[in-house]
Order: sequence, then structure tokens, then C-alpha cells
Amino acid sequence: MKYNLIKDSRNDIDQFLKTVLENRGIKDEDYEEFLASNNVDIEGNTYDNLDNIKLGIETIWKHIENGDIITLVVDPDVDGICSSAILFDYLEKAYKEIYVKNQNKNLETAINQGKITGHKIDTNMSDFETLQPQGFATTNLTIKSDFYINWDVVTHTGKGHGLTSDISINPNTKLIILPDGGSNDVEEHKKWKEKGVDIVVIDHHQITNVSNDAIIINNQSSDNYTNKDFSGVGIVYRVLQAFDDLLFLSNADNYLDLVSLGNISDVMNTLSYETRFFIQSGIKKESLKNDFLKLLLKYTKTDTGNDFNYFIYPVDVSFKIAPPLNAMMRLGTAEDKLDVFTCFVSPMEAIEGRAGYARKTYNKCIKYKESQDDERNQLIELVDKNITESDLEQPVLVIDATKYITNTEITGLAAMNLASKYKKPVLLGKVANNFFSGSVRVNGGFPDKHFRTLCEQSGLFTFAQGHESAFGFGFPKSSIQSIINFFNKTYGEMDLQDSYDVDFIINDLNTISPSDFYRIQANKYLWGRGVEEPVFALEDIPLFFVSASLLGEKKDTVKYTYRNIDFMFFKRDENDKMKQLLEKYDPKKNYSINIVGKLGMSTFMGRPKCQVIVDDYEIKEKSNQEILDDFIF
Ligand SMILES: [Mn+2]
Repeated sequence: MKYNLIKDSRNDIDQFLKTVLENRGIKDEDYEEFLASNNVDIEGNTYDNLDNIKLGIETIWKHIENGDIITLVVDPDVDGICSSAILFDYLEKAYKEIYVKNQNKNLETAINQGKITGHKIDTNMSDFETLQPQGFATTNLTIKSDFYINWDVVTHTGKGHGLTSDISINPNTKLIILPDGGSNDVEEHKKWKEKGVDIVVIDHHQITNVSNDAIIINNQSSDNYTNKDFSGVGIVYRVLQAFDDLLFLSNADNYLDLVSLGNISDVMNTLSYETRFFIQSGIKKESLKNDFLKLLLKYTKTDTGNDFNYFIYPVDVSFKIAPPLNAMMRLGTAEDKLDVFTCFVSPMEAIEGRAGYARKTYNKCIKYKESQDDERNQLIELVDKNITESDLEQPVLVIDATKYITNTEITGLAAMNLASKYKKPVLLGKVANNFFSGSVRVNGGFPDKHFRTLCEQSGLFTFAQGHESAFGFGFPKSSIQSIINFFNKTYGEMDLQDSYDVDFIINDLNTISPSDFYRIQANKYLWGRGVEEPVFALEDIPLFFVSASLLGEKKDTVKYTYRNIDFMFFKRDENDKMKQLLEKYDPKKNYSINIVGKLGMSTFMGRPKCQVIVDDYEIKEKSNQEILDDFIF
């Protein structure tokens, strides 16, 4: 194991935040502005910067007023559900607020003040008094009566996104709304437009086909909207702000929690000021409004411990909240997906009242996650058996698993495991029509941190798209050997032992105090894509195995305590050196350890404790002289 201090890092724990942010490319002169962006929307986009937004909201409201059937297509991922959920919930409440609850007062004042103009609102009160709850047609729940708009909420039966053929749409619909997808489904837009159906797309995906038949609200195609790193739910939030102005409400900010959830789950770049601001605003305790999200925090035991300001950290959204929901949205039936959506839009009394409907739905998500994991493990096992000695001599593993890959959704997950097991980049894919394609995952310690760029620039790949260490690839089957040769030529002579870029190297544990750990923990809310959590190298920590133990149901966690700091080694298999040493401890020998990992605090029974989460490590056997030296101060 090797580690290098990130180039020009101050390596100064007393200037912790400055050091880390500088290492992430935030210059000294931008430091204050960057910190301000956590609390102020300094990017300054408004909904007006989105093309077609006025036409979009007026079209939606017109159909609501007409009592038309409105089809809402829930896109199958966390950002998709959040996008649809906040639009649905906002419009339901807006409708009730305006027409049902205080219909006389609100409407009269609004009309008297001339506030509601530009769209037809019938002033005949009796029309509103006869309003009946509509529900949404496809739900199998009897909570229908809570919804007033004539919704037709639909999800995909297959793996489609956007307006695809695997969703069944009520032929009597008058409006199709597509949050978080569907910008490019030009043919389908045309088909429905010809039937007299309006289509409103509220999206953030790159536009490759320009549609003339749908109202497209999309930051990518809006020249005035500066942030191209904002997820679907962010664009929907802007739409809600526009509705606030149209309807004289101020409800958009009730959905900041889900705006944050969607942006984190869609892995948006948090170096973008606007995205950062909305993620930070949405994880603040006062922003937590969604009942199902509250339950999810409980179910996943996602607790921010002693943190007074935040209900969740972005990293916990990525690792705990999003994966089971995404597994459900990928593998579940259309009804399953609709259940998740229903949980997000229904008041807790309604869903908990149905014999723990929310709990049941979440349990189903977990089941899907487990079956996804099983499927991944089976694939790994099959692939593993066929990896030969000579394969392992290669610097990069190129694995043709055509025989074993049945579900392409899990190749990325399997490649990731294989990359960390063999500590080398893995290309895992299958051949179809003489074309080899699949997923690449690069092990965290691989010295070349620009693997994707290398593949792209080799000229041998047809495509290599995604992040540097996790991306999709494709090239003609006939190129496999020349690509293996290319990797050999590039990396064959290189020292490929794991090498980590670290923010700090601490060579004496005495130089960090519990208050440093506390400060590090207190900044945990900041980390996300683009501004990754800081990594530390801790050197020469003596090992006394009396203070180590094996934890967990599978006994696969090693906890080592030294100077009142818990060093946690999670998910260690039988080949793990630390585990082996602990199991066959020889007290006559002396060891020390170098660790690469992350620092923070854990809370157990309300008591905070300094903690190091170990990513990688190396054990060194010490001579007796070195040990003597340790005791001479
Ligand atoms: Mn999205």
C-alpha cells in the first residue's frame, strides 16, 4: 500500500476545512464564497430562466381546472419519484387550499384583488362545492379519497425511462406530465399530440432530439439557466416556485427535503453552487417534512447523532437511503413502484393506518435489494471460477461474461466487487452482434486516477462514458485482444500497488486530539460528489491485540481501540491480514500499522467516541529496538 499527499496539500489539521477544500480545487480567493453557497443561493437562477415554464404551468393548471384526467409518469429512480411526488403533492395541496378548504375566502379575495388573472377561474361557487375527491385510478389502496385532482399515475412495467411503450396510459387523458425524463421521446410526443393530448416535460437530461409536440422545461436546453448539474427534482422545484407566484401561495419550500434527496441520489456535482445550496438546505432539520422520508430515517437507522443542524448527511443518502429504493424501482413491478410513490405522497396516518403499508413497502424494497445482491454474488461467483492465473497477471482484467450476464443492470455492481477483490480495474461485459459492452470499475487504490480518459483517448473504444473510475464501455469484439495488449503496454512496467491520494498524513497520533475529531465530524454534512470526504493516512500505530475484537453477525468487522480511538475495519473476509493476525495472535511479536481512512465520531448510548473508518492498511512487524525507541521521549 502506498499513499501520497494530494499535491500542494497544506496537511494542516488546524486549518482542516481550508486544506480539504483547497485539495478539491477551491482556491483561496473563492473560499468564502464557497462556504456562503451552503446558505445562500448565490448562483441566482430563477424559474424565469427556464424556457417554456410559463406555458408549462398554465397548461397544467388549465387541465386541473377542467377536471381532466392528468397522466403523471413516475420515472423509476429516486430522483424520478421525488420529482413526481413533489409535483403531485404540491398541486393537490394547492388545489385544496384554493378551492376546497377556504374556497370562499381565498377565491373572493384573490378575485377582488385581481390576483387570479390570465386563466379561466369560474367564479360560480357552487361548481367548487360539488368537487369530489378523485383519487388516482391505478392505486390499489383505499386512500383514494385523499386526492382531488383526476390523476392517472403510471409507472413502467419494464425497464423504460420517459414516455416508452411499457407504460399504459388512459386513452381519455388530456395531459401527460413527465418529470425527470422524456425530453427525447419525440415520436411518442407526436403520437399523443395528434390525439389532442398536451405533454409537459420537466427534465434535466441532455436533449438529443428536439420535440415540437411537447412543452419542454429543461435546464439543458434553457440558455439562461446556468446550472446544468441540477437534477429533475430541482427543475420541478423551480416549477413549483412558478406555481407559487401564479397561485399566490408560498409552498414550494415545503419540498426542500426531497429536492435534496433527488439531487444526491442522482449524483449531481456539488461543486455547482446551486446544487450545493439546495442539497444543504434540504438536509437541515427544519426542512424535514416528508412523512415517508421520516420513516425511512427510522427504518435505516440513519442518525446524525449529536448533530443539531442536519437530519441526514449526503453520504448516508447515497449509501443507506437510495440503494433499496433504486433496487425496487429497477426490479419491481409497476404496482410495487406505485406503492413507493404512494408512500411519498400520502399523509402518514393514511399509510401507517393500512397495517403498516409504509413498512411493508420498505420491506419489499429491502427484498429487491437483497435479490439484486444475490444475483450480483452469483454472477461474481460464476465469473470468478473462470478467472485464470494468467488473467491475474494482467494489469487490467477484461472479462467476457456473455454466458453469465442475464441482467445487465448488475454488471456494474459485480465489476465493482471484482475490482476491489483483485485490486485492479475490471472491464466486465457481454458480446452481442460482435460488439462487446458492459461496465468498468476501477479499484480505489489504482494509481492512474484517469482510467476512463485513457480508454477514450486510446482510440480503441467505441465509447467510454461516465466517471473516471466507474463507466460504461463498448468496442467491437475483434478489438478485445488489442485492448488487452494496450493495457499491458501502458501499465505493464508500472508499479501498480494500491496508492491513495490523501488530504493529511498524520505521523504522530499525539498531534490530533478529540476536538480535531469533533471538528472533522461537524463538517460531515459538506461532502458529496465533487467535494469528497477527506482521506487521512495515519502512520505507525502500535497494535496491541488485547484491545481488538471481532464484531458483527458474520464476525467480519474488526474493531481496534487505541488511545481511546476506535479503528473500524468493516467487511473483512477470511484473507484479511488484520483478521488473521487477531485470530492467531502471537504476543511475543510486535506490530504496527499504517492506515488510510476517514475520521469522525460515533455515538453509542449517547456518548460520542473518536472513530477511524479504515479503507486500507498495511501491517509492519517491529524490531525490539524500534519498540524501545517508542518509549524514549
Ligand atoms: Mn434524474
